[in-house]
Amino acid sequence: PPINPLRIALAAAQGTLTPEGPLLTRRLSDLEGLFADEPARKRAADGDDPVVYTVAASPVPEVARELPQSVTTILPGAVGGEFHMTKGHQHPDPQGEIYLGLAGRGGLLLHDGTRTEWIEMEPGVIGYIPPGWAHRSVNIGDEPYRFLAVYPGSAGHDYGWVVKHGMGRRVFRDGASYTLAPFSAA
Ligand code: S6P
Ligand code: ZN
Repeated sequence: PPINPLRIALAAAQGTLTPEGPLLTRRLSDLEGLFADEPARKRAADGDDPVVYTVAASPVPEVARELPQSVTTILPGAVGGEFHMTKGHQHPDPQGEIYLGLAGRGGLLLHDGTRTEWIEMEPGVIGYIPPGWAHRSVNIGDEPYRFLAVYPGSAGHDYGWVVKHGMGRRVFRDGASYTLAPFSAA
């Protein structure tokens, strides 16, 4: 059965949801094989193993007909010049998803197996992810990049798709800005 109506407080400056669901933390040791410079990632993971991003979920469950939300915070940084990013995934049951920028500067990289799109994100910007487009988020700034995600509870998460097909581009630091490079295997 559906859950009851909920009032959820979103603290955009802290990245918290109250009441809260599970909190996920991804460190460099969780991101094997995703950055182009795998030796650099491994050195850092074997060292102080920095947090790359956290995902704070709302209490709304990931089940059919519900509409869960989460707040992702990607900390600033780069591995071999490649900006901190999420693992990236495809929704096995293709359904749309929306992101809303809350803090910092980032980008939404989308890939459907053939085409690649890049949406610059900042507070107040909605990034729309159509069904069938794998998506990865990137912090292109020097402060935390944060966004709200709202997605259908039955969409599911396929991380293997991105490992197999890549994301079309990689995002590297370029002076005070960034550059989109062709995708290369790790
Ligand atoms: C869920 C939505 C986000 C991501 C989060 C972490 O559909 O797209 O909440 O899960 O940004 O990224 P990833 O690729 O590690 O799940
Ligand atoms: Zn998603």
